[in-house]
Amino acid sequence: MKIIVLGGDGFCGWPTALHLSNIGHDVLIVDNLSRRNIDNELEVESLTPISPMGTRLKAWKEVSGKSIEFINFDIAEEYYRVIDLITDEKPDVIVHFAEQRAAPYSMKGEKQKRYTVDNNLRATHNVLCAIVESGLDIHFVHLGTMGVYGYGTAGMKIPEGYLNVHIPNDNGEVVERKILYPVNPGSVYHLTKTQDQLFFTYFNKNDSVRITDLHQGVVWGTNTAETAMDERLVNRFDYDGDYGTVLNRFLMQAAIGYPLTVHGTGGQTRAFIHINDTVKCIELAIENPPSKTDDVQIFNQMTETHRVRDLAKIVSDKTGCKIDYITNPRNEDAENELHVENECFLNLGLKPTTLNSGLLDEISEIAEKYQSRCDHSKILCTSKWNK
Ligand code: NAD
Ligand code: USQ
Repeated sequence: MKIIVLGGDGFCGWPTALHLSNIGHDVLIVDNLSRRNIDNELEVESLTPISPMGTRLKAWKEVSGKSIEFINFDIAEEYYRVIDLITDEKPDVIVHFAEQRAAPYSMKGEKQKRYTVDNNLRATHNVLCAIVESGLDIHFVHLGTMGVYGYGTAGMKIPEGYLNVHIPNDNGEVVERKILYPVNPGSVYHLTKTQDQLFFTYFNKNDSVRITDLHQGVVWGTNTAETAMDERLVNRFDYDGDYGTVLNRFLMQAAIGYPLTVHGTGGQTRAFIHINDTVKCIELAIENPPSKTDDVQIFNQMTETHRVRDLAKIVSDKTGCKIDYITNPRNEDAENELHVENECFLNLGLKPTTLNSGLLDEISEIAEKYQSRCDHSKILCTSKWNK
């Protein structure tokens, strides 16, 4: 298949592009390198030394014999390049990773809030609009988030996107409806993902665009089979207070002996998935597209749930690193339960990489190996949800 990967220089997009290329697809990456520019703005770098795109693609050609094309432009700003690209390339699938994805960054201030909304909503809408204008039957696969459901205690297993509701009407009859699970975003970033869902519902209803929305949990790990093939292919590893996600941060902190930064009581429960499984899920989603008459297909892309303080304890028990309970910079529930349906991917054949099997390798192969590149002054999260 011809596949365009939007955001293919990023943490999830790069290993996905390599994997799709490796299994025989014809892959083209679009990325405006905004994530690398945000690193410059924040004066921080990936813990792993990521190569420039030209070096990455040359290395991939050398080790695999396969070519990936790369085009640098902004899909939120340059609509006519999006439509020209789609019309020229006629892709079977577009995988969309190209959004500003850090909740703390989106809450740093008015500039970052407005950038996140402008970038994410315009990017998603531009691609949908261009697919319709092209007249082509393209499967659009979007990386969404578990955070659209919110992180209160639901009191039920969170379904895959939709809720069947039964409401008594004035005539004493019970009306049945299938509705999107009520959204409850916890940051401006998560808010943009809830808005994306409405774009999908509308373009699917009005234009029969075939869409898969993947509600992904927090991703951990670094390398996949393909990125591990050559040092120049190494994936990025964010550890800083804005872009570092909780488990990778704890692994890096353990490697350098920095007390694990648990926010509040650490009673927050979140969903997790290893980067290897992210890549596999995209492959499965591409192989199992919805039909023209289907609603937006929503899969929960996660394999385990954990409380933050339990994660800290697991890492601490394995490494001896101390745990620090610090004032939570975020406005979020101190404690929540989280139970999630994830049968769709399991039924399609996903074999989850569990925390137990991968944690120590991640510490020794990545966090310890590159620890000298860590700038300790960038570890604490300084972005606060409220002034
Ligand atoms: P990332 O920031 O590493 O990658 C995103 C890429 O998109 C970057 O390379 C960036 O330069 C590019 N980009 C952003 N805006 C663009 C634009 N307007 N035009 C062209 N390119 C643009 O993020 P990631 O961790 O790879 O996340 C990818 C997607 O997966 C995001 O949509 C995110 O919401 C979702 N997701 C990520 C995680 C996670 O833990 N990393 C979890 C759940 C969902
Ligand atoms: N946390 C800590 N200590 C830290 C960092 C985080 O206790 O040092 C806590 C946070 O307060 C939060 C939880 O860990 O309660 C998760 O934070 P995170 O930064 O790992 O994840 P989050 O901000 O939710 O965002 C990440 C990705 C985002 C994706 C989301 C999936 O950056 O793109 O959408 O995970 S989910 O969380 O399921 O919505």
